[in-house]
Parts: sequence; structure tokens; C-alpha cells
Amino acid sequence: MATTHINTQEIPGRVFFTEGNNDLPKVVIKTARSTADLYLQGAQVTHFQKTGEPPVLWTSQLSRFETGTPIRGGIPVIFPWFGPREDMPSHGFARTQTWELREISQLPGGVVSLRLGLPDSAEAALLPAFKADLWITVGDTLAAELVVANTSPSDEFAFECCFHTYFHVGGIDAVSITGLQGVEYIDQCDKFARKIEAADRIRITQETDRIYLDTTGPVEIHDTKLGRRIRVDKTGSFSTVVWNPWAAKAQRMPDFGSDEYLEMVCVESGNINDNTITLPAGKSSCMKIELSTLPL
Ligand code: TA6
Repeated sequence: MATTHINTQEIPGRVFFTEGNNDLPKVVIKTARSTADLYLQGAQVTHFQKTGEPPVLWTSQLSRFETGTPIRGGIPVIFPWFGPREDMPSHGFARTQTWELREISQLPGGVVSLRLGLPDSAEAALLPAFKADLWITVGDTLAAELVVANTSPSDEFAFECCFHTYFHVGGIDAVSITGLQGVEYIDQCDKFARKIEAADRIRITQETDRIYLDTTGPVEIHDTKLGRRIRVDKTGSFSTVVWNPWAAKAQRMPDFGSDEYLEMVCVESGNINDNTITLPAGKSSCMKIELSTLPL
């Protein structure tokens, strides 16, 4: 049977391997319509920009880019838990481990797709057997898809996951977020109270940290300063998080510039808290986002 050739090599003019900040291994993708950067640590996209437009993603100027330290910005892959866990790293271990680049393919229209796999680790060995693959597809849009397979013979595997996406905005005071009206959320800034989103257009005027539950629809970031909308379409995700640390919390984070909160907002797509995934043995789950920009 003919074996399909799986490419993991550079593609001249399209896919380049390089040393990124602090010499961390980085893959640079150039298409006719866009560019993107991906660090093997965390399989983390840190940059996505369409030709002639401002960047879509935000990465802190103070991000550490140190092995084992989360990169502050882009699309951190949060897995297999979200938030703090006693004696364990906040937001799981996937974002600080070095993923393996397992496949590079060119699709019609000059679109580039990468597949990365999370290698086995001591942390993973404490869980039911699983495989985690991430697909990143770069073209006129950017897509990220996390595929988790429960490979254990009999154990179910309960996990949380999230694309913790940091978006670049022209000015947080000129931003509104739509798509969440009427959705229940956990207000992490108000003793985890459960509330219902009343606003059609959410504005960020203070520290904001909300986990919206049982929501599957698209969310749009309306940016009047940059004159664009960023649209987040998703499948296989039932939670959306909206986060901006605002001034005081940003000051407390060493890898976050004191006024950088003014030019970013996180709209995160995942399966968190009530929406934790419980995967039966032998089954797989897929969570996908697609990021696009549109005129206002
Ligand atoms: O997604 C929002 C959040 O859970 C916030 O509570 C804040 O902790 C943020 O993630 C960043 O977490 P990190 O561990 O990356 O500093």
C-alpha cells in the first residue's frame, strides 16, 4: 500500500524553522494573505497578521520566553485543567511543554496546516492514557483545533481545555464584545457569583474575568479605533472567557507591561467548569476556533 509522505520539513517561502525569542524554537508561516509565528513550547501561536492589517493577536513585550515558563500572549493551549490547582501549575501543563511538530501540509490557495503532538510526560502519566494533537491552519483566517483521544482501555478521562487567546485592540476604551447577551457566567471578580449577561455589547472598564457557560455561538470584538471586527467562530467549545486584568493586576504580573492592558483583551474558547469534558474510553473530542477580521 502506498505510504503517504508526511512532511515535517521547511517549505521554501512558506514554512521556516528558526530560533525565536531567547532562542526558543519557532516556526514562521508565510502565506499570500498572512503571516504567523508558532513556538514549539506550548504549540503556541504568538503572532497572526493579515497582509495590510494590524496584528490580530497580542503578545506582551515583557513575555519571558523561558523554557517551562508560559509565554504571555497569542493562543496559549490550556489543558488538561483551567485555572489554579493546588501544588500544580495554573492552567495545566500543555502550555509549558515542548510539543512535537508531526506534519506540515500545504492546502489549496496557499493555506498551510501544521499538526503538533503533546509528548508523553510524567504529568500526563498521572492521568488516564490520552493523546493530544493540535492542528494550526494559517490562511486568510487562523484556525486552531485541539483533538484529545482517550486511549485507555476502560477509564474515562475528565479534563478542561481552552484556547486562551489574547487579541490586539487599538484601545480597550473603544472596544465592545458581542455574542454573549443572556448567557450565564461566573464572575471571577465578584466571589465567583453566577450572573446573566445583560449587555448586547460588553464594554471593559475595569478588571474583567468572566467564565460564560453553555455558550456555543460566535463572539465578535468590535474595535472602533482600528476600524475592524475580530470574529471568533468555534465548534466543540461550550465555554467562553472574557478577561482583561486592568491596571492593578497588570502591575502585579512581571510579564505584563503596566499599560499593556489598554491594547489587549482575551476572548477564550474552551470547555471549563460546568462544561468539563468527560471522555469515555476509546472516544475523542475536538475543539476548534477560527479567527477572522471584518470591517466594522
Ligand atoms: O482566563 C482568565 C484567567 O484565568 C485569569 O484569572 C488570569 O489568571 C489569566 O487567566 C492568566 O492566567 P496566567 O496563569 O496565564 O497568568
